[in-house]
Amino acid sequence: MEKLKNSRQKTPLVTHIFTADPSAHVFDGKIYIYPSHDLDLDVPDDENGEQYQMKDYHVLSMDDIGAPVTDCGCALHVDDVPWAKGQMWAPDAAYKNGRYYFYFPAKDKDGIFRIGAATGDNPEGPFKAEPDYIPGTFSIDPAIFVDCDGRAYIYLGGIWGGQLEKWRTGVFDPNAPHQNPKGDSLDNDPAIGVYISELNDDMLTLKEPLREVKILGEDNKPLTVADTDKRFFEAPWMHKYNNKYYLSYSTGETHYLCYAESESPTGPFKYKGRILEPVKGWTTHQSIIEFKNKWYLFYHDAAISGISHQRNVMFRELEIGEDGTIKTINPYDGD
Ligand code: FUB
Repeated sequence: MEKLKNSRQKTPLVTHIFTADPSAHVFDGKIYIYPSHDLDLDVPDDENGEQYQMKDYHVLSMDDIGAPVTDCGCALHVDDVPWAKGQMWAPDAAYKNGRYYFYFPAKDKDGIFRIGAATGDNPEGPFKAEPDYIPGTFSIDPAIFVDCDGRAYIYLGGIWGGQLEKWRTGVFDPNAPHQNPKGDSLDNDPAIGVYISELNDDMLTLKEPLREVKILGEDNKPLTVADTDKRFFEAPWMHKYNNKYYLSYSTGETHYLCYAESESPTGPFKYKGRILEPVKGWTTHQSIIEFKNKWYLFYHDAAISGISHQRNVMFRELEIGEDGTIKTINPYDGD
């Protein structure tokens, strides 16, 4: 077990490995971070994300904000996932009924992204993968939210390399084009939204088929394909604040983290604003947690490596207004 000192919020949590897509949770009074584990590979960037060839997951933990960070070691490796071929992208974790559940996207043997689940006795793993992916799942970036009433929901999806466009008709269409504005009338079509399902009590199966939920603009109409500064691209995350449900996400190629709000965990979600201005690097991907009555944003950038698939995870405290508005953060303020 490796102990690393982290005393400043804007410094990466760890630098001995590249980490990205941090899903943070508070379990047993400690902070656990479930990131992707980026590799030092020389793969050219492309719009399908072939440069993200991750093979395993390491869980990080901190006793407190600013406390030393522990790398708890390998929690799951692709070689131990019977159905998966590779590209172990952004994971998440949940706790229910005395068990820890770990969720991850990976390409199956046919090159189609699916969502896998694994279970363990401890928050840091190791996790044992289920023999097959969660039936009915596709695309990437699972985020699990367990509400106060014990009901659990999965949020997922990512366009372009995350393959969400390929499921528009309900079956996988390998030739479906990326959702991109083209300067024509189709740019006013509704943009693809996040996909949601409640989970069964076993936390390993969907209670209902995944359902697309659009994100609405101020006019209560779905954000459009052309709304690239606001529309959903990938990285859904759910948190609850003052009884409202906050869906945060990345806008992808415009590089913002945004959020939308609802009275219900399953929407409808109305666009509210921007959480984070662009970071150095192509992607960022967030989670938001409450710890000791303060709220924190975990995210990543590629400032150290300058390489989009070699990222580092960090966090910042969030400022939230009395009306629940999240103040936009400039990631390099004060640098
Ligand atoms: O880390 C691989 C992919 O990059 C994630 O799944 C996306 O959210 C983006 O961060």
